[in-house]
Amino acid sequence: MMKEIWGSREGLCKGKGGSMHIADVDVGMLGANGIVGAGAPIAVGAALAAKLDGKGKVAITFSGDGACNQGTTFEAMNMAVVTKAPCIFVFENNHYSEHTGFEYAVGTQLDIASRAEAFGMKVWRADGTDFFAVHETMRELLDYVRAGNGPAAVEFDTERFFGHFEGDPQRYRGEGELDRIRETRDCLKKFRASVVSAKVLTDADLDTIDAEVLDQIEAAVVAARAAPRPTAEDVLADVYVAY
Ligand SMILES: Cc1ncc(C[n+]2csc(CCOP(=O)(O)OP(=O)(O)O)c2C)c(N)n1
Ligand SMILES: [Mg+2]
Repeated sequence: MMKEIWGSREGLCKGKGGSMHIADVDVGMLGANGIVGAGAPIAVGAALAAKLDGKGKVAITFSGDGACNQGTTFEAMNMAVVTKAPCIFVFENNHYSEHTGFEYAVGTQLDIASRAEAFGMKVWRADGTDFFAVHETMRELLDYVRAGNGPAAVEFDTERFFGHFEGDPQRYRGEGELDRIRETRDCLKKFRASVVSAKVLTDADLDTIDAEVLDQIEAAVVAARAAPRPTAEDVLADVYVAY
């Protein structure tokens, strides 16, 4: 599945340590980057290449409620519609861009999907904290775009629990907001409740998976701590492409 999809990412888990700088071209992940709003143009380029290739590939770009306001994102949406590029614009509305609430930054309409709609795209809206809603919605979008309908967009309403940076006191949040969303909008809690009640998995199954994942993280931390310190020569590693 991953090999069929090209994607770009505005940022993963930025609240915990910063991961705006990862890429893995082998799995079709063209790179998150430190420039908010740069993902959408990259994905449209990949989508146009995919269209020329004619192998049915689709590009997906993930932008936040902050990135959706960048001119680059608007231009990319326009370009995708004009060229009928097989591109999916995923807008992750987690209600905050650094310390700015989307109530301020997205304007009075408070709806990111309708902007994509205004460019002429079919749009979807779904609960980004519901695993099954996200899965089902993405399947519909992929079917739609793969059928040659041009680009499409989706706004997932979601949350972030952590601040923008390690130690961010999150004073910009409302009274009790964090406790409330941790209780009612935690995608992992919701997933657990839904699969356990449907008897697809047991609490014990999920606890085992959690323990395995924690072990993997622990092993990665131990390996990273034991790794040799970078040298002065490493400063230029992976900075320039060698042709
Ligand atoms: C062009 C540009 N402007 C500003 C920044 C600083 N910056 C880094 S993350 C961020 C907020 C992005 O918010 P959002 O798109 O909502 O993503 P989230 O952090 O919620 O995932 C900003 C302004 C940047 N990296 N690039
Ligand atoms: Mg955000």
